[in-house]
Amino acid sequence: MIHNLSPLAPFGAEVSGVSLQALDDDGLRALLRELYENRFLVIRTGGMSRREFVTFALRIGEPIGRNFDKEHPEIIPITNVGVDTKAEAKGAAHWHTDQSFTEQRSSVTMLYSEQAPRVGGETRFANLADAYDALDSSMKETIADLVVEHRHGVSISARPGDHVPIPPKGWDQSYTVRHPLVRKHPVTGRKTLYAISGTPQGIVGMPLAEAAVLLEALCRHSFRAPFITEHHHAVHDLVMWDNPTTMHSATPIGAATGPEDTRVIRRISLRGACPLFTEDRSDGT
Ligand SMILES: O=C(O)CCC(=O)C(=O)O
Ligand SMILES: [Fe+2]
Repeated sequence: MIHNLSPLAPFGAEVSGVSLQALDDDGLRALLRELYENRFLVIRTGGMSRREFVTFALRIGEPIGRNFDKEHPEIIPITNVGVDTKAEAKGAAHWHTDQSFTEQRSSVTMLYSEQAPRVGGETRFANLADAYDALDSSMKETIADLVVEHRHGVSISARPGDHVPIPPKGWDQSYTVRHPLVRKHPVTGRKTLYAISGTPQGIVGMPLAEAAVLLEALCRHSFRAPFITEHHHAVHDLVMWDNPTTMHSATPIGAATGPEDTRVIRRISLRGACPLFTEDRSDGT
């Protein structure tokens, strides 16, 4: 049980007064239970070093990707300092689920704010488990066994104004993977829509135009106020989210001009099960 937890509306929770470094296994298990229940957590850490961040992350999963930072290759920097904001900083400004274009999807992603702009630079989260529950039973039946083809690039359910996703260096953009449209969460077993935008390029056995119409309808249903929470980052916040049951979208922000509008985030995205949870209720999906 995590004390000092306050729910956010309509979903998510804020946690304060918890030292991530001091959490024993029971404490971490309790924190992750809260993550799976609430879908995303904002932890007011009070500050932690990059080493402490990596140590915490490695208890939860396996970091995805390696960065040039030799000392902490697990950490990917996200910043609006000295970047071409037309392309790079806006690459995540569309609804997506991390790594849905790979077989080994991301389990948890974490963003730690080293510098936060006073205004803007929010991250929005959508609750795809609640969105699934709210579908009518005929739609649930229609989509029950559908399998979606995912590829990096602009998806067939992209929304007007979405930014073009930026592929990892050297990524083969023709590489295609398949994921069920409805998945069970690997730990809680809860059913959820999975990655309905961001990477879908088709539905197996369905004409392309029909697949686009269906996915767009699911997007219109899901990306609505009752299922969306927006987080404004503050310095030393650690935001962590459950990728299987959520989608997220960055708010575009211009290039930094000074301390007031500078955004510096350290990111670690993880895959694989946390060793503290051995149950797998995903049905292999
Ligand atoms: O910069 C953000 O707000 C979110 C970026 C993002 O999509 C991610 O870190 O996975
Ligand atoms: Fe992302």
